[in-house]
Amino acid sequence: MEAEANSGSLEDSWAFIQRPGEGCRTVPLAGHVGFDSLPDQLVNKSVSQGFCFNILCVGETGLGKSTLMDTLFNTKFEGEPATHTQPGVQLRSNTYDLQESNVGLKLTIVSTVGFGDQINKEDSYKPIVEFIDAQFEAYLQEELKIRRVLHAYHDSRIHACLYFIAPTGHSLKSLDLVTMKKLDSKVNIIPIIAKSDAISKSELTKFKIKITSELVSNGVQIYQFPTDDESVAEINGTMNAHLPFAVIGSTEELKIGNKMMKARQYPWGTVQVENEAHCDFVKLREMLIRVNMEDLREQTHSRHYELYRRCKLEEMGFQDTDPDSKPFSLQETYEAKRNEFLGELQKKEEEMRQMFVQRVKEKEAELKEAEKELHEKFDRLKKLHQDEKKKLEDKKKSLDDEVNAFKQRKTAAELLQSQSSQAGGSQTLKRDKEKKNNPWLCTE
Ligand SMILES: Nc1nc2c(ncn2[C@@H]2O[C@H](COP(=O)(O)OP(=O)(O)O)[C@@H](O)[C@H]2O)c(=O)[nH]1
Ligand SMILES: [Mg+2]
Repeated sequence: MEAEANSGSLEDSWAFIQRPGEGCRTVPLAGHVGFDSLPDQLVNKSVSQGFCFNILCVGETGLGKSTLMDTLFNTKFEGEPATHTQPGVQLRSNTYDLQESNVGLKLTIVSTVGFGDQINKEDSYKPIVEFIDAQFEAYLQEELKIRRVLHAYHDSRIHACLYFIAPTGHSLKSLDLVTMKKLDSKVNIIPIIAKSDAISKSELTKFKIKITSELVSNGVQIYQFPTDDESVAEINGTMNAHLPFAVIGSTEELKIGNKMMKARQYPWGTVQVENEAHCDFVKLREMLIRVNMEDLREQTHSRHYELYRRCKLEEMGFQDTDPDSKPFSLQETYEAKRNEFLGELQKKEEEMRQMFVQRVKEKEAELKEAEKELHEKFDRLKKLHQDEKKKLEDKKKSLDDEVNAFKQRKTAAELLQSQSSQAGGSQTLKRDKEKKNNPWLCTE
C-alpha cells in the first residue's frame, strides 16, 4: 500500500518535470503562509542595497546641460563650466551619493565636453560611443569573472541619454542626426530642446514636428516611455506625444506671488521652470525620474547591454547552437577558439621566423657587399702606397747619387785647394826669411 502511494507520487513528480506547467494545480490555502510578503522583502532588500542611475548629457557646450542637471536634482553639482577651446570631444563623469527619504541613489552624470566646438565634427560621436561601450565591457568582464561580486559592483552603464538640441527653430544639425543614429542601439535616447525660452510658442510646435519627422525619416530610434504597464500606460502614452521635451534650466529661485520658484528673469518678464505652460521641464522630471527610472535601468540591461553582450560573445566565437542546431557546448567553443588561436599563433610565429631569416640574409648580403668594397678600397690604397713608395725611393736614389757626386766634387776641390795653399805657403816663408836677414829689404 505504502509502496503504491510512493510510486504514485513519483509518477506525479515525473509528470511535472517532463511537462512543466501541465501537472500544476491551483490549491487553496487553509491559512496565512506569508509568501505574500515577497514583494516587500524585495523592496526592502533593494532599498537597503541602494540604487544607481547614470545619465549621459550629450550636447554642444553652453546648451545648459549642467544647469539642467542641477535643476532636475534640486542641488548644485560642483564643476567648472566647460570652455569652447577643447581640441576634441571628451566625456566628464562625476558620481554623487544622494538620499531622499530612506532611498539612497548613486547618481552618475556624464557630460560631453567640447562637443560641437571643433571645425571638423566628423568623429565627434566616437568618444561617446567608446565610452558607452567601455561601460558595457566592464560589466561583461565582471559577469565573466569566476568570482563575481555583481551586487557590490558599481554599475556604470548609461541608463539614459539626454540629447540636448539647440533651440534653432530650423531643423536638426547633421552632427545631431549622426550622433543620435550612432547611439540609438546602445542607449535610451531622450531628445530635449534646450534653452527653449529662446523659441516662441508657435515656432516650438513646428520645431517639435520637424525634429520628430527628421528622426523618423533617418531611422533614429529614440526611447519610448513604456505603455505595456497599465498603471503608467496612459501617462506614458500622452508623454510620448510631447517628445522632444522643450526644457528650461535654472537654479535661481525667485519670489512669484508668495512662493519661491525656480525661474529665469528677463527685462520683459519671468519664465518659470516648473510651470507646464512655460516649458516641459516638469514632464521631463516626471518621465525620467518619477515614472520611468526603473524602466530605463531595465531597458539598458535587457536591450542595450544584451545586444552588446551578444555581439561580443559571437565575435569571440560563442554560439547557442552548432551548425546541426545542437546546443553548443562552452567547452567545445573554448577548445575550438583555443585551437584557432594556437593555429594563428603558430602561423604568426612562422611568419616572424621567415621574416627574421629574410632579414638576416639581407643583412649578410649587405655586410658582404661592404666587406668587398673595403677590400677593394684597401687594394687601391695599397697600390697607391706602393707607387708612392717607389717614387720616393727613386727620388732618394737620385738624391743620394747627387750627394755622392757633390761629395766627390767637394773632395776634389778641397784637395786642389790644399795643394794650392801649400804652394803659396812655401813662397811666403822664403820671403820672411829674406826680410829677417835684410831688414832694409822692402817687400812692397
Ligand atoms: N536662456 C537660457 N539660458 C540657460 C538655460 N540653461 C542654462 N542657461 C545658461 O546657459 C549658460 C551655459 O549653461 P551650462 O549649464 O554651463 O551649459 P553646458 O556647457 O551645456 O553645461 C549659463 O549661463 C546658463 O545660465 C536655459 O534654459 N535658458
Ligand atoms: Mg557643463
